[in-house]
Amino acid sequence: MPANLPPEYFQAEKTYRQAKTPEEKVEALEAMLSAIPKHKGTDKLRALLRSKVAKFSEESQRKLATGRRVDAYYVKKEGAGQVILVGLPNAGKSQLVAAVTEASPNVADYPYSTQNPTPGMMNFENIQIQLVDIPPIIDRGARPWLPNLLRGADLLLLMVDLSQDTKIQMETMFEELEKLRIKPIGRKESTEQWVYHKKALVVGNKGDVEGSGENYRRLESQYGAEFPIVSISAKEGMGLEMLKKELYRRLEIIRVHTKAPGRKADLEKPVILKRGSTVEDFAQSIHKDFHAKLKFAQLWGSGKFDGQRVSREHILEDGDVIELRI
Ligand SMILES: Nc1nc2c(ncn2[C@@H]2O[C@H](COP(=O)(O)OP(=O)(O)OP(=O)(O)O)[C@@H](O)[C@H]2O)c(=O)[nH]1
Ligand SMILES: [Mg+2]
Repeated sequence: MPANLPPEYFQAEKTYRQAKTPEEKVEALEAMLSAIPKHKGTDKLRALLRSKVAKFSEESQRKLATGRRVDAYYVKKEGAGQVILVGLPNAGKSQLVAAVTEASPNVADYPYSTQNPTPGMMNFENIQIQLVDIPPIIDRGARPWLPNLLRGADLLLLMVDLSQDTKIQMETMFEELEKLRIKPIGRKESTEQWVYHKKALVVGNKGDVEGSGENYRRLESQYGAEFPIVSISAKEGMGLEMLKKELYRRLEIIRVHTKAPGRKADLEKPVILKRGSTVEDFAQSIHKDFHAKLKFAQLWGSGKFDGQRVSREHILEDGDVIELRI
């Protein structure tokens, strides 16, 4: 135990020991972390606490996911991936969710119009991707549920308003995310605070407004090396197809189709897997029996020829058709 820890640390540690739920534990651990002075002598302790934060956050995520705890703000994942829209007030987050999903969140010309998370499903080719509209990322103090929601996301859509200074918006988002120990993957700047690494896509909205082109170019030159950036107008419907493609790409998933022996492939309801998944992962996702009994598989798509026999370790690609043989 390093010396010279301030009284706040011990106070928080006491709270930690008394905490019952994983959420309370995370909160106390974060208070401990921010009370520790940063120097070499405290490196180990900080690393230990960060790993505990990660552990208890996961635990609370799992609890929510299995539905043992009812939380009005928990957004159940649906479809091929969950994308959460992060941005400052009035960026157009609600407008985008209204434009590309069946949901109708409140769109308004005054800031802080969104109070609660609103999910909607976006169609992309033969799959659906979940978009979640949330309140502005600043002022998150009033929203204790936001950290958990963001930490569980598959992808963060960082939205900036192209009619305003984009750098201020980007830096503010990074600061707020950093407070939650979330690092958007691609971000070069590094601090010790990161615990959660999240895929991210930057979206410049209001591309229809005069002067937005200039702001978009500036955004590209400042952040283009770190993130993919897409320009859209949620209001006018510009760039939305490109955005959908980019969201799909960034989710890093593949669609694999099942085929029963002697039948045609089911091209309508693909199985969604992480990029890099194998035949074995595919079998497992379908049924645990398949996985255990699998003798071999035949592949149409990324094989050398159609119907090629492939091993359990074969890595699948988007659009592959697989017939499992037991
Ligand atoms: N010109 C233009 N206006 C837009 C566009 N997208 C949104 N707006 C306008 O910007 C304002 C804010 O839109 P919202 O979708 O409510 O913004 P928000 O990011 O959800 O705002 P908060 O909920 O406060 O965080 C509204 O007046 C929209 O009509 C766009 O692409 N072009
Ligand atoms: Mg809104």
